[in-house]
Amino acid sequence: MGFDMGINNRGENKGNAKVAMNMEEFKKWLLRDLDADQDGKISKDELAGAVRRRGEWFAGWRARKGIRSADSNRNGVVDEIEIANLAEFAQKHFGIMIIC
Ligand SMILES: [Ca+2]
Ligand SMILES: [Ca+2]
Repeated sequence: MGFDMGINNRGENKGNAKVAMNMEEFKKWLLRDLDADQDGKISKDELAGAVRRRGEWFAGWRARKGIRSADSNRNGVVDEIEIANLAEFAQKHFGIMIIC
C-alpha cells in the first residue's frame, strides 16, 4: 500500500488509489462531496449516493449501517460532531486513509 502524501482535489477519487487525509481534511471532503443539500449533516441518502458513486453494491443497506454506527445522538443523520465516527466507514468504502 503506497503512502500518498498528495491529496487529489480534482473531483472524485476513482479507482483503487487510496487518498490519505487527516481528520480535518476528511471533514471538509465529506461536507463538500457528500453533503448534497449543504446542511452540514450527512443523511442516509447522501451516504448511499456516495457509496453508489464508488460502484459498490447494496449502497442503501451499507449507508444505513454506516449511519447507525456513526449516529451517536440517534437523530438519524451524521452531524458535524459525529463525522469522525464515519472515518472507519470511509476507510472501508471510500478508499480513504485517515492519518492523524
Ligand atoms: Ca446533508
Ligand atoms: Ca446524529
